[in-house]
Amino acid sequence: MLKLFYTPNTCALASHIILEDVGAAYETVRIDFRREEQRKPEYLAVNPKGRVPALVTERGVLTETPAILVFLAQLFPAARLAPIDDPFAFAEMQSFNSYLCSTVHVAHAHRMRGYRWADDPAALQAMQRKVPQSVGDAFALIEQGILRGPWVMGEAYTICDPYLFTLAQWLEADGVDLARLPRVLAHRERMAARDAVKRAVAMELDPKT
Ligand SMILES: N[C@@H](CCC(=O)N[C@@H](CS)C(=O)NCC(=O)O)C(=O)O
Repeated sequence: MLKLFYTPNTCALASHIILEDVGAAYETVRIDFRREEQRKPEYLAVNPKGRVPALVTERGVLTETPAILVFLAQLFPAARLAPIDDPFAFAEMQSFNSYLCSTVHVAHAHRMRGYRWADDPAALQAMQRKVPQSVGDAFALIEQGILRGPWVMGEAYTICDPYLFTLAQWLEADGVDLARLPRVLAHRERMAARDAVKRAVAMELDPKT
């Protein structure tokens, strides 16, 4: 059975939502950041990167959200969450998820995880100050062009949508000016109304899961 290692309020939510979307049989393991469980040997044996998500499959462990999302879309083709047979549309979808992973998420990480890139307290503060602008500019690009509506790729709901929804959870804490992003906020609301999203969010809020 698939097993998702996750922490609430992290990028792991995107994978969690897709597991619900496809109706997979899966179990979850919660990693507690307050207890630094992501750096404990037990978890490093699962994911040496010390990050969530990690998805244990019968063929091994997958990490990196875009890879997990695409794996699930291909494992459950009946859910039609990716244009598997259309090379260009598939690449467009991957382009969006790569942007979220390598640019948007990394810009966000400069607020809480600046120590990955610098030790100097002044440098850390400078990184934090930049976050409202760097994250805001990345989302503005999504707002003004990439997000087609009603879903990221247009009429078809795909694995891009839970991923965008997940990163959009952090906008307020990142200090982004929400007035710049009406379409992103409408997408966030549209996502929040979906049953699969409600189930994944409720599970993550429930400390017993
Ligand atoms: N590129 C990875 C990023 C994973 C990542 O950075 N996850 C964060 C949570 S959003 C994490 O585990 N942080 C723990 C830490 O840095 O100690 C992905 O997209 O899955």
